[in-house]
Amino acid sequence: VTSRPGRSTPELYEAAQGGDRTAVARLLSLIERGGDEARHIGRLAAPSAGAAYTVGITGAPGSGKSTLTSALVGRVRANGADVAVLAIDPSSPFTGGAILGDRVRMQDHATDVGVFIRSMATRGHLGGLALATPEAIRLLDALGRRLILIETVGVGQVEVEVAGKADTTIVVVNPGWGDSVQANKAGLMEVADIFVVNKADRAGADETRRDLDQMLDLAGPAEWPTHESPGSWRPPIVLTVATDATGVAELWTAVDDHRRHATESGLLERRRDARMQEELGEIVSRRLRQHARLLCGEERWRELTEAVLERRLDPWSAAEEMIAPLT
Ligand SMILES: Nc1nc2c(ncn2[C@@H]2O[C@H](COP(=O)(O)OP(=O)(O)O)[C@@H](O)[C@H]2O)c(=O)[nH]1
Ligand SMILES: [Mg+2]
Repeated sequence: VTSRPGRSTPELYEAAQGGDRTAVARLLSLIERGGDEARHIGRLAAPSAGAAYTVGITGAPGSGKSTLTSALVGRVRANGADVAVLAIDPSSPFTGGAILGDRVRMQDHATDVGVFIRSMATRGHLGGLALATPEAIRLLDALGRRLILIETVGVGQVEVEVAGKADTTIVVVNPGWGDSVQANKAGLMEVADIFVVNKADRAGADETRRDLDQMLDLAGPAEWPTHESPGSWRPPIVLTVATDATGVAELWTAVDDHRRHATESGLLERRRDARMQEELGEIVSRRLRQHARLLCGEERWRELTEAVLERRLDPWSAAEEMIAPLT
């Protein structure tokens, strides 16, 4: 397939609707970059979006997320359904190799037209990640993908926030002393709808399961991610060996169960509403800031920022002047 870089956004979108995978990849690159083009794509996609179900897979680097995602893709394809995979990689120079690794692991599915796989690098702009991820999901959703798996690294506040925004979130830990404690510290406990102890072929898997179980007990229903409907969903703990797909059928059953629970209890709708509200708020404040900066003038904006940094001016007064032209 040859790419035609000259195509306009609407042309790309139309081609993508017709199944042109190069066009989809191109649109996702534009979303990654942000700005006017990304907004344009968002406007094109929004009316047709809303039917996709999203499953997040998160955990520490090396915990086996990509291997597990690949195994889940195999499971879903065995049932005959299409699936898209977004691997969100906050690509620092140190994780650059991870994308290559993911490609290798996903190679089983490389020639399957029922599978669309894309790595999204954010080049250190974590703020961009928060906006680009829902936009990328919306695009795939609008293009007819009914199931989207999202692999995100579960370290750092922004990543965990992004990770917790799927309809069902799977948190992956490994056997070993302290791994569940680490997950807890990272804030992953609060976003887990399902826990996976992957690499269960290694020693200590049962201990880790017990650790997690105890932590869930200690936290109690009020702190489970579905606390809006207390007691009705306790995150299950599934042991897997992703490299040979052991436990993956059981994991998929847990996803199905959670999906049913979320749909029937109204949790799914509440989560989606909350996400949409948050995204809208984020878009509005970004747009307002851009607009204010434009009206205030780049030079004055920088002067005011500097004055705050040097403590010659308090941030409230600076902000007041920055947004004055808007009001
Ligand atoms: N022994 C064992 N190794 C695994 C298992 N799952 C993944 N791995 C290996 O762990 C390494 C990291 O896996 P990867 O999927 O790239 O982790 P990610 O960084 O979380 O996406 C790879 O070498 C995998 O082959 C498992 O269940 N058992
Ligand atoms: Mg990975």
